[in-house]
Amino acid sequence: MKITVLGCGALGQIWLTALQRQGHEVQGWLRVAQPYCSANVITPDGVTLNQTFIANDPLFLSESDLLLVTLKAWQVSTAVKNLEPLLSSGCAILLLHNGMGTLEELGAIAQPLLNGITTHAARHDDTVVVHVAAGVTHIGPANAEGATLSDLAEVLHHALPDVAWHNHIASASWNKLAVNCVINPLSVEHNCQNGDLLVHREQIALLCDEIAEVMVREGEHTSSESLQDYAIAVMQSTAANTSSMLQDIRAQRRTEIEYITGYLLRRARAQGLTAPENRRLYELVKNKESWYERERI
Ligand code: KPL
Repeated sequence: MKITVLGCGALGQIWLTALQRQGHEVQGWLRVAQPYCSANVITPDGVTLNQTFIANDPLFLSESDLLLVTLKAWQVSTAVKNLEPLLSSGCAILLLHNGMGTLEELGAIAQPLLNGITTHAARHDDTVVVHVAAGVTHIGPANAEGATLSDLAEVLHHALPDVAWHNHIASASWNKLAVNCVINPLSVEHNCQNGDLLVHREQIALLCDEIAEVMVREGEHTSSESLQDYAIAVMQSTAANTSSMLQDIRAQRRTEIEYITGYLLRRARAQGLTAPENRRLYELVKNKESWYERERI
């Protein structure tokens, strides 16, 4: 396949190297146009991959079968809307990011649109991307045109296992959102790695009570207990990880809070709920963000 990877951060570099290893033709696409981009990845089994890829070639883009979007949630809709006119009508667009709300921002898209969530864990160490732990990528259709593309899961699975197809990807997205609503802002509040959050059981329960109430009103089958079990399992399996939100706060970058807790609060409001503990954490993260934005001026 011919594949353009939009966004060459940690996840983008992991996909670029994995897809090329599998024999696909790949290019990177960067916000600031460059003819080349490089990937410097240490795989979970300790292999160092150092490769250069072509980048920002509009002809390659127009011939691509897949646009794999690995940007942060808040970058997605603007970037995809800018590239959409350059894509062929059959080019599938796959969004892989934390949080929800980008589909609403994008609105109707002519191309097949797919949404995905991933549990691959990676971090930047200087100029190197350390692919800390292999995970699972769940993908599924986000519009009618995307519904026939289940074979894509098989193709991607060969490059970077595991990849699973879901006809109803929204349920997987909501469950991942719930985990991110618990772990990400809590890790900022306590300034700690994911595993250190296991002691805050009362806070976890309070957050999950509110999240489950919103999810049930949104038509999802869930309970506070099952969300707590899921969040605790992820804290255990990613115990040594620093959450992406805490990494962003420490590096004074914009976080994905608007697409994680912010999305939950928007749905809560639409359902007549207030979710006060989630709101408190949302404001805590927003305050930290605005503090360093003010410092920059
Ligand atoms: O997705 C994550 C993130 O850090 O954004 C979790 C699941 C919390 C793992 O760190």
